[in-house]
Order: sequence, then C-alpha cells, then structure tokens
Amino acid sequence: MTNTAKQFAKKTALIVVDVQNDFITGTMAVAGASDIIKPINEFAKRFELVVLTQDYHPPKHISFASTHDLPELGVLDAPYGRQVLWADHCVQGEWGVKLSDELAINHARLIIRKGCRADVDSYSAFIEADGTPTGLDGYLRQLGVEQVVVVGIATDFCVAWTAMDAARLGYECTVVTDLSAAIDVDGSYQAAAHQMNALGVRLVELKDI
Ligand code: VGL
Ligand code: ZN
Repeated sequence: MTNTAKQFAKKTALIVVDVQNDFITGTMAVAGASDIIKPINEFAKRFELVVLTQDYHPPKHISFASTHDLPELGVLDAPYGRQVLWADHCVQGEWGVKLSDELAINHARLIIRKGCRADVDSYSAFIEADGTPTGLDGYLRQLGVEQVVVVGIATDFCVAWTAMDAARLGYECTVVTDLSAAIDVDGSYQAAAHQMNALGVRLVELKDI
C-alpha cells in the first residue's frame, strides 16, 4: 500500500482551508488565525498530498451583507436555505482573496476555489450550498484517498462544512483544532463541534496526531 502521510495507515490527504488575507488581517479577520499558519506549514510536511482551498467570491456575492443592505451576521432566506451575511470578503482579484504570503506549502497540488458564483455560497470544499459538487471528491477518489485531515479557517464554518461533507462522502475525517481558528458567533463553534462529532469527525489536538 502506498501511503501519502508516513504515519497514517490509509492514503490520506491534508486539506488546508481558506488561509487567506481577509480571514487573517482583512475584512473578516479571525482571532488567532495568524498564529496557526507556521504550524500548518510544519504539519503539511508530513503529507505528500495537500489540497488548499480558497474562498473565491465575485463582487456583490449573495453572502455579503452589503449586497442586500442588511446588517452583517444577519440571516438571509436564500433559495438553497439559510445564509449568514458577512462583510465583503475574498473578492476575486482583490488582496483579501489571496492566500497568505506566510503560507508556505510549496508541494500543495491542488487549489479548490469555492463560492465562485454570485448567487451561491459554499462553506464546503466538496459541495456548494445548492448541492453542486466542486470536483474535490472525484479528485481524491481517483487518487485512492480514504482519509482526510482538515485544518485552517474557520473551524466553525468552512473547516466544519468541509469536514462534515468529507465524512458524509465516506472519508475518515480528522480536524486538528489547534491548527484551526474559529469565528465563534452565537455559539457557532459549539454547534459545529457537536455536528462534526455526530457525523463521526474526529476533533484532535496536534499533540495527539
Ligand atoms: C468562511 C464565512 C464566509 C470560512 C468563508 O472560510 O469559514 N466563513 N466565508
Ligand atoms: Zn465566503
């Protein structure tokens, strides 16, 4: 059997979620986000197969409060369900959408961009909010991946949604909590942790993996 990560029994991919300027020091800066980047770089050396994700919205995206003249953190009843409204972030072509300059994973093979269409959001790197696949499942499946490890920003949104879809799609899934940073609005971290647990996603600390 060929293993991508030396210490994992099954073929494993590391998914590094949304380590982008806007989530670190930009319009949606997440507490603690800058502290996890170097440790993620180190951790990634343990994996042959690394996938990066990039939140990648056009201007006037449906997830932006400004698009609807509504307050940030309000909720919109979108055709695909409940949509939390955020500050403008990760706009295609702008500084905030760029992966952090501190992220140094030169061997990462694939960047999955998500939330690319104006009228659909996607916290998950696998399946957009309207059910459209991004292609990541096909990519991993074709490479024989059975297990994924997810880190990045934000633990309670894009990391959690990605991890939960991975579990639903049949991957063994682990989230490294101290290589992730949470937004934590209105108990969103506890809720996401609870939902991840219910789906069999393992939440571990770096020292335990
Ligand atoms: C994210 C909210 C909106 C994330 C992206 O990366 O967790 N959260 N867009
Ligand atoms: Zn977004």
